[in-house]
Amino acid sequence: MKMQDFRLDGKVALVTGASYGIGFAIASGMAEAGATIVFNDIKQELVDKGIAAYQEKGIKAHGYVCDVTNEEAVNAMVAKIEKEIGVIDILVNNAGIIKRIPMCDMTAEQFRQVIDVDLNAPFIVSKAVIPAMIKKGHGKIINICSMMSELGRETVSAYAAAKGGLKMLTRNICSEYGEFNIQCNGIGPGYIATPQTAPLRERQPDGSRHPFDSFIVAKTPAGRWLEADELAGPAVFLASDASNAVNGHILYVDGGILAYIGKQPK
Ligand code: NAP
Ligand code: GCO
Repeated sequence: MKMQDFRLDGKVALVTGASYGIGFAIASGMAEAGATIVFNDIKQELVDKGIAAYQEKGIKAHGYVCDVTNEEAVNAMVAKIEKEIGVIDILVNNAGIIKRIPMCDMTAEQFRQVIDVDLNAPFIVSKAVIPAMIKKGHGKIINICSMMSELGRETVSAYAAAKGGLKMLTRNICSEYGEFNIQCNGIGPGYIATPQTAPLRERQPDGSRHPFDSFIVAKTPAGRWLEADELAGPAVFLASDASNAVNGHILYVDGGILAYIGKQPK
């Protein structure tokens, strides 16, 4: 093992939904480790904003407009990337949505929308990149899972079902394509301060913390929300040759939430 194995020089990394938030932080870390960054988002406006944000960090990222739930559009994007940039060595299935609605109030259509983005799309994008990875003789797929790959809570039935499914899709890709030197692992972030969780951190009218905000701080041994940048190191590791023997694993980056029973009452 050499420290050089942690580098990503010469590798092409596609991070989905990475114009801001966790995807942006992971892609920025991968760029610093030497990878060429490709990302997508649904709207041109967000792709443009993303490219400008990467530029500000000195990163020349390549952005594409693509809805990851649309198989035809994904196949076209991957073909374009392979032609314009090169074969994708690293895929991060990051794009995701959440709907916080009590299960009995949720329509089947709303449930399907979450499953479509958070579970069907990683299937669609992985399927699009695996053939070229097999030809090239290696590949890394990282699925962004969740605490909800392990735990449930009120209002997030669709999200938990999708992220639990994504954990098993990760293990299945590992099982099915490990023999082609493809490693598929997941990262399970804890509670990260991004726009997705902003409603859970909003200050109350009297200036006090949102009750969910206090709840998460109490549930996390680290005693705080985590920053998106804290996911970059684990992602670089899982994208690099340093993790070639790690396959089908979910790396929880949660400040200790899953290890913790909670603070004992005083
Ligand atoms: P975010 O701030 O909401 O960003 C998600 C990104 O995905 C956005 O750029 C969004 O674009 C994009 N996206 C959504 N649907 C898409 C589609 N159909 N096609 C292409 N792009 C799409 O979320 P985040 O907090 O950074 O989360 C990133 C990932 O981490 C998600 O999978 C999320 O479930 C997971 N995660 C988040 C946390 C957390 O605490 N924040 C914890 C664990 C796991 P638009 O802006 O256009 O919608
Ligand atoms: C919620 C949150 C979570 C986080 C994350 C936890 O409403 O509970 O949005 O689901 O985003 O996925 O790991």
